[in-house]
Amino acid sequence: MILKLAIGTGLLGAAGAVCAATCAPIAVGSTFSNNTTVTSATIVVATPAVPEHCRLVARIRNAEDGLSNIQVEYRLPGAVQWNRKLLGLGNGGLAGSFQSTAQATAAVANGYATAQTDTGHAASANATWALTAPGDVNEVTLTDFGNRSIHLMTMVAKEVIQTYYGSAPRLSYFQGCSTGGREASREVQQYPTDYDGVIAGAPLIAHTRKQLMAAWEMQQFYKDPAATLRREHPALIQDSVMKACDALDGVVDGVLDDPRRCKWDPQELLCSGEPSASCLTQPQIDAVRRIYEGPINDAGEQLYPAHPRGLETAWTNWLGFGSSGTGSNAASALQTFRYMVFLNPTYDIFSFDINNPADVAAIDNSLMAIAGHATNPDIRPFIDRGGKLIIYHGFDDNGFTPYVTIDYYEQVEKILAAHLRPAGNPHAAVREHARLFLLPGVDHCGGGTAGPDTADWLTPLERWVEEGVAPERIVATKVASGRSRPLCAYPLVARYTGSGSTETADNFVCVTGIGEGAGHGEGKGK
Ligand SMILES: [Ca+2]
Repeated sequence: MILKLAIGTGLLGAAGAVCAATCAPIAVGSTFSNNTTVTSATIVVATPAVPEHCRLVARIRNAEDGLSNIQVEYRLPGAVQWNRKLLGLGNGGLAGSFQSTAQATAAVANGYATAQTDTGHAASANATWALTAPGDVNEVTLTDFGNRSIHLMTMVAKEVIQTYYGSAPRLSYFQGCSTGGREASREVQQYPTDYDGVIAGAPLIAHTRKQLMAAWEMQQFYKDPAATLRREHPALIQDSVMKACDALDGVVDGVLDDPRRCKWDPQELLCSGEPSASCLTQPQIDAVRRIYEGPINDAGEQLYPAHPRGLETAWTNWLGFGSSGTGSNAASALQTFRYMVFLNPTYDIFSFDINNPADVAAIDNSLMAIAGHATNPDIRPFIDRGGKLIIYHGFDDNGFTPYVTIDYYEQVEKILAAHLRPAGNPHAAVREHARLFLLPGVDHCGGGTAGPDTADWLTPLERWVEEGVAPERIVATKVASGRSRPLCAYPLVARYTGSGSTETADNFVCVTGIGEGAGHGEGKGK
């Protein structure tokens, strides 16, 4: 330890002499609010990429019932390196572990103190932790997963930082995608003072309704074996979509800049002879059509928005039709239905019926919906204190349709328009506080065939919060091809200028898209 003092950064924190290379004054057994106890306090040795820093693990029991078992991890760079900011990091899927370690260490290298959590349960492959016994939901773990763990992680993070550095974080940010996007959104809506800036990627804001969609789409393709696609069909469909719609945005590049403009109908693929890999039977066509329309019950109610066209090859992962069986959507719907909604470990998702009001009510009244959904568009408390929100979503996310996010953003827009400047441009009002960026051709939190999917979201958010410069365009790249494109603040879209390479963001400008002044029904089906 003496050696560490000698070669360390030699800082003097506001609280007195504190060594950058130790976790002092925090140690195993240190306690914080909400029944929090530090269980591990270690020095992480420096690597070429990440400086030496303190890593704390703590268990939060919570101050309400004291029954939680939330594991949190805090990484604290030396006080000289610390940029006086906290970065909270979100989870994916069903959480259950520290899933953002790569992002955390990268952030430490840039001076942030970081926080992440398992959200209060171990193991992410299934949701058995959400059930104490058949018929008996686990209120503690579901409340923690739904919203409480991220909030407590954040509260305690600020106390830990105060203790370690002798001063509170100057600014706090949160970033997450998928479940992490839901966590980000719930923070904004329920705990508006936790963060100054929030990045909500592909937010799973209506977890149980999304699983309604997943179960329903399974039924379209698998209830009648005649409707099940062959392994080759997703690529055949995507090729046909591209032939019909790729050029609508002015550039033939394998990407639809706005899939809502594409009305391609699969009927043109009808087999004229025997069923084969290069055509579709009528039951298959009918199923594909329904996927583009979304789950609509017999009363005509749209229970969830549709899938976008243009990245049907992603169905292989989400929906199956190959070596992946029925796909990842069936697996995630099964976990949610069994352990969070119907509380029955033998529930079969094929028995779910969108025309049975009791089934839909079970989805909407589940504790996961109540504790975990992040669909409240009234974010006035967050924006009134200066909070900035960036939402992003792959425009061809075929696991978690982006149309949900567009609908939500437009609801926020209406509330903020009335709140801030009733007589002004409604789009301008929301854009001062919350911006949505859609990534053409991109799947869930990244991936896809050709759409640039890699972007730095945090730097533009910080410029917005700290310098008042709102992000107009954020450049994304596709690492494999080197293609770059600007992502434009919704409802603007990137349009080729007509000269220079279409592979370079410089040759695109943000122009008015179909969302500007359009009705709010565009995202829903055909
Ligand atoms: Ca195109």
